[in-house]
Amino acid sequence: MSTIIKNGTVVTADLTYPADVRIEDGVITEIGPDLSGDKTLDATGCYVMPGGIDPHTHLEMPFMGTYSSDDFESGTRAALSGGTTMVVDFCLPSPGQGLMDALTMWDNKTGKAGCDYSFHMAITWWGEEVWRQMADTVDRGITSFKHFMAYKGALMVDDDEMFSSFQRCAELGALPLVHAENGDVVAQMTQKLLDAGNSGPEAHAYSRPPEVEGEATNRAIMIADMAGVPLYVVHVSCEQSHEAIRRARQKGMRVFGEPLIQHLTLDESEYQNPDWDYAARRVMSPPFRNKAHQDSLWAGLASGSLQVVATDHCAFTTAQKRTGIGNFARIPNGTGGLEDRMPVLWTRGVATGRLTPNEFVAVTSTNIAKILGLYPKKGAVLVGADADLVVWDPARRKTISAATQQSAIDYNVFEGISVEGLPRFVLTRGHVAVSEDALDVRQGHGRFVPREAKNPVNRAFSQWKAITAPRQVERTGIPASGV
Ligand code: DUC
Ligand code: ZN
Ligand code: ZN
Ligand code: ZN
Repeated sequence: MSTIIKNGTVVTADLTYPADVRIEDGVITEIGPDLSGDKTLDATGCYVMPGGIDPHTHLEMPFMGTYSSDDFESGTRAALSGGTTMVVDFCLPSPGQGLMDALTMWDNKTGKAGCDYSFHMAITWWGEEVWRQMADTVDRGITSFKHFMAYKGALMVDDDEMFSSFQRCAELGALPLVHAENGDVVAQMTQKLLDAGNSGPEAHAYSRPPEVEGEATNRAIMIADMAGVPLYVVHVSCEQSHEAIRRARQKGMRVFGEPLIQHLTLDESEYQNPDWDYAARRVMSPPFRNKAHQDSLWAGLASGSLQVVATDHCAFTTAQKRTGIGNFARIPNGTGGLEDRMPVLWTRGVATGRLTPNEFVAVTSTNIAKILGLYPKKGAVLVGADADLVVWDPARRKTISAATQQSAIDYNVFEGISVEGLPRFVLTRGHVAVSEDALDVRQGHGRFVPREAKNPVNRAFSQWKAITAPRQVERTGIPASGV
């Protein structure tokens, strides 16, 4: 049984060419002219691209006294309907909990997944057990570790813990990730705002200005280089953080930056809306910024200093948000976006000429597949790659609305935005899950995708220095780990 995607234009991160694509047993088996098979999907007028990969989701996650409302069923359905065919979710051990125990809990949520998935493991505390279980985590195919520099008293790790964990990542050939905000400064500013009577959602943004993100990004970059490991900075929202990443990359450090579709398109004026619900629904960390920061993020995507567009999809209902009435620090942090990332990025990026279609593929799929060691199984239109594909119709239009979305929450932060560019078909390992407005998402179809450590990308600048200038490395007292 073979399926042919016919009469489309294949668009990858570096090539654009007319070709048909043959799919058998969930895999691409032939790319070329005039193919025929048992079943045909008409891609006339469309681009045939690798399905999107969203490397930053929080599905059914316990957080701030509640659980995020999209689970692996509604979350992956939302993802597929918007052209995303793989998600990477965060496994979050509670402080003191073993990493393997937490992983069992997360594994138990994924039986409902409609598309493939992987995990990042969060390091939320430090001890010998964590050090040991980081190796077990890597053996299970989870090769990236997330560190929260904010959420003091809950998820936050201090510099001592972060440096220890980064060195362990270097030994294991794993990639550390950071949520870069200075949690001590945020905690103090939050208290000052509350003491002064600023309890509304707009104060959330005042409590975490761009400087707290810039400081933490710089600190994490320096600590990563001292540990001899590359770094991936999640949800880069501002010029201060982007500038730190640019500077590090210019020096040869492997530092990657991930802006979110929300920060690219929604700005801080959203928090000034007099409707408490409206503003609180947009409370996330980092908060939305002004237009100058947005321009910086777009420039980073075009120039390559920022590589990936994600969502940080962490959806809470209005009722959940209302637990923060009277105290903005209790508003569950998070917004949705899984379903809207690709159409909104196409509309605001490609349709406006800011990004080429090839750059769109790079930042929504191929770059992160390479960074995480998923390429070319994922993120590619190549013979042998998984048939995770989106047939993208640049002429399809809709107006985003909570009334028609797949996400389980009761609003959408992109409400009212008209998108031009939507999937005609979405395939997950060959299964046609989306056919225009018709969905055939199968719970349990999604599989865990294990990854290999020692990804060559995970070689840091300081490790390279250790080979070429050992005396310099000796002077800083850093062992040449992992080389
Ligand atoms: N930021 C959010 O807004 N939600 C989940 C976690 C995070 O860092
Ligand atoms: Zn975060
Ligand atoms: Zn997150
Ligand atoms: Zn099917």
